[in-house]
Amino acid sequence: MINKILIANRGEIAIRVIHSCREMGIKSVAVFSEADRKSKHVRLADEAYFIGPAPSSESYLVIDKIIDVAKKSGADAIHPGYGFLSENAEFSDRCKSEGIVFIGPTSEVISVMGDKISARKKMIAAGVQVVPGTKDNIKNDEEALRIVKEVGLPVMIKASAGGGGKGMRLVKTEEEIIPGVRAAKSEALAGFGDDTVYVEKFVNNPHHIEFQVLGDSHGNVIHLFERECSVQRRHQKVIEETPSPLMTPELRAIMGEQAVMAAKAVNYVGAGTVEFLVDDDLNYYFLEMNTRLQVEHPITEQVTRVDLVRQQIQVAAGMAIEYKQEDLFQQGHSIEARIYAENPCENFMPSPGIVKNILEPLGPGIRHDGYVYSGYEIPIYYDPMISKLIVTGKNRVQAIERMKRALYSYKISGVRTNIRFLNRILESKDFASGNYNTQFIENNIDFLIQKEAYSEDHKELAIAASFIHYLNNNSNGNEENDDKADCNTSEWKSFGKRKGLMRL
Ligand code: MV4
Repeated sequence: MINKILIANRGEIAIRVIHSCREMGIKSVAVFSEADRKSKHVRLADEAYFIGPAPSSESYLVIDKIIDVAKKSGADAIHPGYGFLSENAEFSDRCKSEGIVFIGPTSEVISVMGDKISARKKMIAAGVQVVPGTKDNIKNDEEALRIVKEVGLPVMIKASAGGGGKGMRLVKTEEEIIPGVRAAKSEALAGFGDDTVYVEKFVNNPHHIEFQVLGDSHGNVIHLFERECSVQRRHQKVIEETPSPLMTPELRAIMGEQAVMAAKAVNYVGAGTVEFLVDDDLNYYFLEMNTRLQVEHPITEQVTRVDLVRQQIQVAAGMAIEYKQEDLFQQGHSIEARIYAENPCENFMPSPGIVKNILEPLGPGIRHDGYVYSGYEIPIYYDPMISKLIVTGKNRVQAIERMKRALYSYKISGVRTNIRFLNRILESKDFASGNYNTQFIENNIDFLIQKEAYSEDHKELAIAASFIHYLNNNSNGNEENDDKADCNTSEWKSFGKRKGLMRL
């Protein structure tokens, strides 16, 4: 039995876990760094413990501190969220040896999947289709030349200790092979302390499609369908949706089966994600497996109606998964947009600072997983993600309409955000048609950051913002920095100021 869970995380995901704990009658324990004294997760948990300075290397990443709090508070389990210690094999192992349930896979599974070469080997042995390429480390220049010629150009050189796009190199010509492998190796050594690299055939303009899986300790594994995650910028996901517009029922069935095979091959217990690359001809290839709950899990929850955090907790406690594969189906369409504190018009420069006002969207089909409130200062130490806006409709068209409506009524002042950039994505021809791949943002960047889109369309919003500031009576006679949310200053705002609308 699990009666009390320590959440070794912060921000929106800590809150997400607290919600399921409360619904299940489980006590929650928060931890917080110096920078998070005023964070919402601290208030929402049943108990909260200080764990040190703002840098995560001195707080959220310190295993001893987390374990200490678990013991002090009498927590019988730890939920790691995503990031931080969520895919740390040593942490999973330490929990086990301390008699604390780690809500996630064993250290063995984390290690096998964390090492990309060993993951490839496991998957090949299990009959999962991986990207054509090598199984082993490339040791020297001669080997590099021989192997790359075997696989055939173009190829990707990847760090075995990498993942998520780190330590990756595209090699197109013979001349690039040796310098490419050498550069990949030194990058991998510098980044991960391990210069092991392997070679994969380059997949042109791929889709990034991932399958959610769940395993329990009774040998059951199910999948909860796919998420289309091709809208990315520098390997950062921006918008995710499910079902994938690319998917056919046949492909879904076979990729789902492959995802289940992948999880079964390692006796997976918990929630996991199997990532695939899919090309235009619908060839699919296993890429990597993430052994954690992912940021974009809510869209799966919306269309399957399964509470993934509840399932994680239940299977960690030794219970069977509540669902049989044949009971599951995707109902409707769900889209997640990640709201970041950044300025798309200034090369996406991070924009931390105090959130003056936040007006969150409400209404049919809206879910908003966030943690920021008016007056909150977004710390510079952590991820600049403010929240996740998740909308669900009966079909893709309705989901897109709702997302546009939700973005329109979502107002944050004090920090710059990517809200209008997100709206621009939804307005683009390629996104609207569902005909896009991982090159989408790069291919459409001029359209996406076009200046005019950042002012003229939003006059009404500017008026609303002025009105909210007036209602909140928080003006101090200085120029409102709210204008900075725009790339161009709205004429309506300057009108408002001239006429004194904001300073009545
Ligand atoms: C690839 C690829 C093409 N061919 N591997 C980038 C992140 C990492 N998880 C794997 N990545 C890629 N691996 C082969 N053999 C193209 C990418 C890739 C990509 C993948 C998913 C989402 C966005 C991407 C953007 C650029 C490149």
